[in-house]
Amino acid sequence: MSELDQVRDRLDNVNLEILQLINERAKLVQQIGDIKAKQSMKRFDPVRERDMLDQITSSNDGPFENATIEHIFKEIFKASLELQEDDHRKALLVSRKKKPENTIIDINGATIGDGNVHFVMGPCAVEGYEQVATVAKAIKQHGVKLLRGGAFKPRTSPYDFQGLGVEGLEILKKAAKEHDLAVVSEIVNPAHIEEALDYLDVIQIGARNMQNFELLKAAGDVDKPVLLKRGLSATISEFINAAEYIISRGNKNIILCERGIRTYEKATRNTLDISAVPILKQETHLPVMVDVTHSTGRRDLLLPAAKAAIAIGADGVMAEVHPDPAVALSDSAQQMDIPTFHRFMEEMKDMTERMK
Ligand SMILES: [Mn+2]
Repeated sequence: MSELDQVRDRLDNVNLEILQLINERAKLVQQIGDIKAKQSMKRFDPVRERDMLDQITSSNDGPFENATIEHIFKEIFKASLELQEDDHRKALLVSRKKKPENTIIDINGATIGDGNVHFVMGPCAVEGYEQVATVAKAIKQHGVKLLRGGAFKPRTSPYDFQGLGVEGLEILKKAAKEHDLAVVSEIVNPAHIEEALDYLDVIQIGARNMQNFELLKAAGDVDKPVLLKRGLSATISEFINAAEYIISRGNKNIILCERGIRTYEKATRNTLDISAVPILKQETHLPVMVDVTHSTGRRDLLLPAAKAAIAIGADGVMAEVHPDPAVALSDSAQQMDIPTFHRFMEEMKDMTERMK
């Protein structure tokens, strides 16, 4: 054997020894994690990490510099910590690892998550009874079972129309009852949830409140389905954790709704993150819907975006419909008028028929 081969042979052995040792180390870290979990101690201990690094570098005889050694060991520490985080994710109640089968939510006979396409339609904001009743009648004609409408509107500017409040909920309930529809409406204040239960079939938590943890907890405490929208700058992981807040309090009936995220692109109001749909379907057992109105902000994109949502596996589509969008108090650029809505539904029906 040549000298080079001999040295390479020793190097191969050292590699295997390092491999064995870092895995042995990982097992010890897991053991420590288990002990800490029993004593409800935090897993990450920066003081302990600093002590370990100091001990290691003080024994360092080179040829590696201390900085290099610190860098290598920090990577090993981080990997061990991430190993424990993977265990943690396995335990999320919304995860498919925890519950492999789809969650199906029955709302007024619409079984969301059952593999069929469902629609949530209605005006952006409740402006009056006539307006809501006109939309309710139109959506009923297409077999849509869920009527949306904003009574409490969290607007970007405090000077924009803030909604009719409880009066808006009363109007929604009346119009929904007349057409046998279920009501989906946003609640922005944890203190309003109890009162809203009399009017709503689904509590909507809007994008701007996705990380309003007190609101999430309050929605988790009641027995009413929740439609949770993704925050405008929320990662998928943050979105999933927001849903976990709700389920951790006992409420298992959660619908996730992708509604576009903020990017540098200006051609649309937000950027519809269409790949979020299959990711959420893989990672969680919850139904996933797509709000085509707020993600695109463009009437001409509602239909193609809705088709894309269904093609990629969404359980439903949410869109805004207004009898006269030009005079709407909010989102006038992207709501559909009634004839446009009829065409939209015809096209969607064609698509879902062809998919069968
Ligand atoms: Mn709107």
